[in-house]
Amino acid sequence: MLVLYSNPLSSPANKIRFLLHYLAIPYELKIVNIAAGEQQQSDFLKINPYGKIPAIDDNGFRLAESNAILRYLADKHHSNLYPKNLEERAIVEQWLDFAANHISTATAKVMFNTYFYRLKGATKDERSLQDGRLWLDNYLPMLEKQLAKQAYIAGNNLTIADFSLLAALDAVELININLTPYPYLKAWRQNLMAESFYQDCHSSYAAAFKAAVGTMLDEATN
Ligand SMILES: N[C@@H](CCC(=O)N[C@@H](CS)C(=O)NCC(=O)O)C(=O)O
Repeated sequence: MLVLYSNPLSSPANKIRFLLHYLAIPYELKIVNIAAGEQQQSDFLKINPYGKIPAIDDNGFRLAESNAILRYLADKHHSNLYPKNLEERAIVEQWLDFAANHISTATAKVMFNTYFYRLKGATKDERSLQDGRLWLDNYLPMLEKQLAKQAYIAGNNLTIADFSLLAALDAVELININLTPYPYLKAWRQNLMAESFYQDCHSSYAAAFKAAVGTMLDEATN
């Protein structure tokens, strides 16, 4: 059976869970305790030598990088979430890259410098925090423009780019990003979050985050 190495607080890992549930692919979930450094232990480094989750072991075939895993699983299961047509597929690639390079990177900068730096005993980087917020101010309007003219980010059909973007935006409540100025983006997100593939993973990222690290953050702050 497919094994997914994951953690409830990892958005790149959660996007794989969204896809697995959407496609009803059976899998075994192995939680990697990042706070305890399990991703750097020899057992996990055999799965992903550079020590990051998500990673999969599909009956001996091992793969890391969340977008590569999305493509592999969608293709393997002959899903139209990853179109075969060259141009349609290229548009999906475009929005996968956009979500990774402009949205996920930005939310990660803000999340790290709002919460995770305290848990890691690191120093808050104000410049990185402001960069992350500025990127979101710049790039969320582009998502809004797309979703004002079509139902999904890469066209009128759901694709793996939507799963990637949904995960990239999962922490918006925690970092106080107000989506009210982006009504189409907000509605797209709310609709997908109401679907069972999402609810199977968590009711919301904010709830999962608070359940997992709420008290640790209080302790780190005091
Ligand atoms: N580009 C990678 C990012 C993976 C990543 O940064 N994973 C984080 C968790 S969200 C991780 O494993 N961090 C552990 C560490 O850096 O030690 C992907 O999309 O899969």
